[in-house]
Amino acid sequence: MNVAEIRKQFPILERTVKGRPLVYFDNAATSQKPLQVIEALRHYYSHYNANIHRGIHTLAEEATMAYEATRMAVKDFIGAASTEEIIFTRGTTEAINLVAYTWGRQHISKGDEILISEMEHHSNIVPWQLLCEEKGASLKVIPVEEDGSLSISAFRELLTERTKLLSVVHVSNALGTVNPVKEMTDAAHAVGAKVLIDGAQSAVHLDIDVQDLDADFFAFSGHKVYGPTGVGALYGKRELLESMPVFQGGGEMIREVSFEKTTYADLPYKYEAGTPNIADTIALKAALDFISEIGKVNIRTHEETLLNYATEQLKTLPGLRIIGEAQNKVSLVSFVIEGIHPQDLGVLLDNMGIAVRTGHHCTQPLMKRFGIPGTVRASFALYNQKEEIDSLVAGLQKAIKMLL
Ligand code: C6P
Repeated sequence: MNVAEIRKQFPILERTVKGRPLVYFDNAATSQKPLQVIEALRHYYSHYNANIHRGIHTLAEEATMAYEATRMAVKDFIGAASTEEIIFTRGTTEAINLVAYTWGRQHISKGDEILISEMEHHSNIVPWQLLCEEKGASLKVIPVEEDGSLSISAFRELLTERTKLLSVVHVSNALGTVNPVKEMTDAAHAVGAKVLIDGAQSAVHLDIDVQDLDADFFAFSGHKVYGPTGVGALYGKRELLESMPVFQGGGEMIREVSFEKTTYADLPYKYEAGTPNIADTIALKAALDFISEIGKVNIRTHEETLLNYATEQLKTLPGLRIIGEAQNKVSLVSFVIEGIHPQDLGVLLDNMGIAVRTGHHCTQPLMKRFGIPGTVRASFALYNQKEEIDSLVAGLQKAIKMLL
């Protein structure tokens, strides 16, 4: 993989911040976009902007075809059996809420349990909390070990015939931990529970095969896979999606409407009310094509090199503690430096042109578990280079001298 060539496809990487070359290490929040994604957006708006699934004119047909081509690309990207199992959403958050409001309202009742983990993003906590409050169900939480891995023994104890749903993150956004979701799915199915996998952080790094994982639901966001913001997808097994009640009501999701009774469209349109985010959905295909042209194996190999190098280099800094050192990790490092608030480090690094994320990363219960207010998180993508990690380490050395 030629990183120098790849970098040329990301125009934003040429800019400077505070007079210094940009070092972008906030990829877990959102990745930068390659030219082919930017070009797909420009091309759509300059050549065939039209509403989809309604018009018979040429522009509407072209837009509909491009939109549906993305559905096919998403199906292939995550190994789904059919495009009918791919629902476009605004992103992971909306995908999880969709399941909570439809499947959840239909299947969860008083006394039932929903099992999540201590490392969940707020998007995979709050929708279930709301559902539990409404239904009188309870939320159970799988604890996280000191190294940032999930306690699998606790998971097995918490899993009972009362468990109706396991909703678990594939890759932690705050720790980088890769969870053994296939094994967990098998165990959950054995007690009759359904499984939702939050793939917001895994889709860009790991090969995803929802059929092999046997996931009932899988959610991810376009903007973390080099695609645009405002679009993502929910995968659901066909028989589940068919039997679930509708989500939002409106145009597109109906078969026939009368004041007496409305019937609904077939999958996947049943869950896609209103005019969708056409442009960004179309451009998402360009992002998925970009990933498959380079190859996830190549991306992963490069990112692993960066992760190992960063871990090794950061550990040389005095007072630095890495939060999350599970054996199976993706390319992000979360850390704290004794005596310095993560926010202060973030501001100083920004002054050096280095973009990291600081804070609780929308995982407040996890931060509480580690007894910290937050971390500094450097997350790496395929266009990052070792020299940028050197800049981060040098920047931190400077910050330590200034702040301690
Ligand atoms: N994490 C981060 O900086 P949305 O916002 O819907 O695209 O994704 C939500 C979400 C759900 N699950 C996980 C594991 C996530 O990491 C995220 C988004 C970003 O870590 C923004 S808080």
